[in-house]
Amino acid sequence: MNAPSILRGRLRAALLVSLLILAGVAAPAMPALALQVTERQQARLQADFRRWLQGPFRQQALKSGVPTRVFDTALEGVRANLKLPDLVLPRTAPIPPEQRQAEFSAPARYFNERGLRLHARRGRKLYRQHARLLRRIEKRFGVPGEIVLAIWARESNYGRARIVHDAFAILATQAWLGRRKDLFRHELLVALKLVASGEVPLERMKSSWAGALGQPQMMPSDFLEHAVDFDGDGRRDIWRSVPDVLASIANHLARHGWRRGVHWGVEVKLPKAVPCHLEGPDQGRPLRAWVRAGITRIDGRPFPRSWWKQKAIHLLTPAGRHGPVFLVSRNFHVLKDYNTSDLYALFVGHLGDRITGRAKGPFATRWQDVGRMSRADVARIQRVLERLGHDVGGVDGLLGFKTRRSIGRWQEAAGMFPTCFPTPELKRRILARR
Ligand SMILES: [Ca+2]
Repeated sequence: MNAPSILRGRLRAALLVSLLILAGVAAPAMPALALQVTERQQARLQADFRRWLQGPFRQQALKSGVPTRVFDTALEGVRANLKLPDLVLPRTAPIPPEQRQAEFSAPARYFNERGLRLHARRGRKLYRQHARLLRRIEKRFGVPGEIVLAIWARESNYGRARIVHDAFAILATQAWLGRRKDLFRHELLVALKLVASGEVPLERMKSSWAGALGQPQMMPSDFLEHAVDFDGDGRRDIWRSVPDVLASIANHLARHGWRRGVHWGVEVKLPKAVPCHLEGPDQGRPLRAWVRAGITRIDGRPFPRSWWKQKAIHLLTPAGRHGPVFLVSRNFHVLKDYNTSDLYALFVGHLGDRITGRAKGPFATRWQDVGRMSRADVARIQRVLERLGHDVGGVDGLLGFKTRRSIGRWQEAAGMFPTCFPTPELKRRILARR
């Protein structure tokens, strides 16, 4: 089997596994993939890896101030983890999005009700158990307890997930073969410096398969900038100290601009006259403008009082008109700084509401079945829209808000009622226009 097809198979499997992860309650586990390179290829890759690590990278690290002893102890015997998703073998090109046959994740799968209910039940218990701590955290950082708990749930199943990978092996593999080498070289250097500073003992440098550390799943540079010692023992311990874990999450959000007392978002009814392509953080307008356009809360209650003073409130349509629609505040976008996905941020906000009892159950509007589509299909749609002058946010095979609203604008220009989400039927119509 030649190298590109090996990778294609692995990527496909990786993406499928990541869909399954989305549906469950457990923290993301590494995609379990059988490596499909021969033993000889593997031995050669490991030798290349050692040469890079002990040669140019070691030089760079020592020059940037990592002590020799720390470098050699941390990376002694480290082997490249060739089972990681998204690696690019040397001398091969990355797989273009058009060739990724994996299905993209329909939003409904992210909101598995059974998983949500479990998380909410446990979250309510922890909310009571840590009530004093959460109040202190909100007082200091402005972030409400339920939001902090919901991120904790999402990242490590409230600290229950076993985080077992050698962070150095993960970071070094990504720094050598990953698609974002510069980012991971930087993270690897930071990780070495954390150990060198004495703040994090070497044996604690365990990570997820994505290289994120501890119960809040922070990249080393996030840890460096945002982790907090909140139990006052002089160490920022996001592995074992619940106060440190929760305060670090809150501090991350606060530093990214979380506004105290402003609710993240609410489900709304979107009148026919308001086009879904008004979605996006760059198309915000004051709440009164949305209200004037006829948008109401789905449950008929008034909008959060704090919202009337906000400069901009944004429309969010994760499944276009094929699912629940939301108005969100700036704090929704701060959640996206923790993990840059609309569905992630929505999950956190919603779980927070389930923990406080603000939401009694799932969204009022059902996620409709929008059929199956692969990332390759989405990428092809994006290319057509780009050629027609739309900004889809880059051809990546993912349905971000720029792609969704470009579809809506295209529909409107073609004389159709905009729905802002591709069904198989809509896909055929768009691709027929190329
Ligand atoms: Ca501490």
